[in-house]
Amino acid sequence: MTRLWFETAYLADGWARHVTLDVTDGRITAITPDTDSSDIAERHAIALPGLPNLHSHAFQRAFAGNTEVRGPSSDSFWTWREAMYRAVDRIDPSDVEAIAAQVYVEMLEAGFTRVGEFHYLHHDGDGRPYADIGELSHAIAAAAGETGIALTLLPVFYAHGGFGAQEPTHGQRRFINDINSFGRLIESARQGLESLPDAVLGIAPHSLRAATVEEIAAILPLTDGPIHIHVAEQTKEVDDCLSWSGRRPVEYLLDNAPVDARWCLIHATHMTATETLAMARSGAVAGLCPITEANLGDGIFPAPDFVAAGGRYGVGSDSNVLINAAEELRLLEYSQRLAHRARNVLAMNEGRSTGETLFGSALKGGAQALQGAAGLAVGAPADIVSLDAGHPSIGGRSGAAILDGFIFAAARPAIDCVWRRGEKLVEGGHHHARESVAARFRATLAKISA
Ligand code: NGQ
Ligand code: ZN
Repeated sequence: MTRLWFETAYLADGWARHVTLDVTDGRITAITPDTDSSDIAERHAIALPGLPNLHSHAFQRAFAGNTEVRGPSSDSFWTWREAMYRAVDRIDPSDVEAIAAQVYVEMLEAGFTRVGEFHYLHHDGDGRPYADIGELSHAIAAAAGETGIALTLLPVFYAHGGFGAQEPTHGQRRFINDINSFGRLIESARQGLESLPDAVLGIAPHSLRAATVEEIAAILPLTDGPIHIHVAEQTKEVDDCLSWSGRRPVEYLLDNAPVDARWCLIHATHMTATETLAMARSGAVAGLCPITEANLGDGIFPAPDFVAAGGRYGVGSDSNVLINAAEELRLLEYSQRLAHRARNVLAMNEGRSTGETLFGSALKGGAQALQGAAGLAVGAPADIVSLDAGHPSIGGRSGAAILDGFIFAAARPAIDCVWRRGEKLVEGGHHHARESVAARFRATLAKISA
């Protein structure tokens, strides 16, 4: 058994002081507030639960910051997507593992302890399946195992290039499966996760552009894990869906698929008031990715109406252009402030802290969307983040004000240690494998850009 002591801790049922946490086989087995620390070696100031990161495309970290130069015509999500397709051309399985390991080290250092990997790079550079069709899923699992992050793997079903089962383009050749090959992929992915602690297998029809509702119905029985899908991220997607079906993407999805609490709708940026209400009532989580949505020029999620209707949300780092949990939450709130010319929008009720509301909501929504327990509670994995009490925006605060300082006022990183299953992976803000993982990542970038 390992024993940790914290001056203050944000537990599943609220803030407590002088907390002893007992950890056995990676799980929290006892939580005792108001304890004496004198015979406990591991003493820290502030404990938060690790946050789930509900949406990542790890490979996109390989070109983070490389699509910020203006092109010949006006740049958009769609020109970015072409650049992304070119960037995947030369990535092989060992590169996927090296890039994902870098991403997962950065996530752990940022306070994310579980990742939902929306994994759609499946085949070789010619679009042919590897000898084991799940080879690249195994590379993702290996990177999670090496770095210690908990993984909810979401193998992506991707069959078409646009609404109405359009032919996929050349740039999409590494993503494509039919229902049969996807069944084999899921089986291989399942085997690849067997030895990974706390791993969860879900499924992800990429979008209504890439999967028909008939195909979605056919693949759903392949797992009982979470179901994720991109929807209504760009206005062009809404326009194309309208001209193809007469309905908007979220409307179409809710009418034609069994969307419930097992689902996570990624982005769902462009919704009418009716769609927003219907999505909130479905119980599905909104997978919001504020940094990427800003980077790609997507638009602003109708968060106040959605949350007022009981909607749940979590956050994801999506394109991994920048990996920072606090900044995802900050930008989620700031985009609302800019849109509504108001303050403390997502706190929703008088007297509530915005930071604590954002953090608590993303914790719950992320746990639901990834089917991985989160929060400091008996029985949950000991996935814990400690903050640096010497940080000028953290020290001297208590309770919710700690989260307001962490999210809104801390420029330099405020995270000290991160434990996964009770094992200390990050200390003094550094993951124990940071240097070796970064060296391999740099070598990979040099190779694929040569
Ligand atoms: C993706 N990414 O699958 O990586 C998408 C772009 C698409 C984001 N939407 C591709 N952020 O949606 O077709
Ligand atoms: Zn995405």
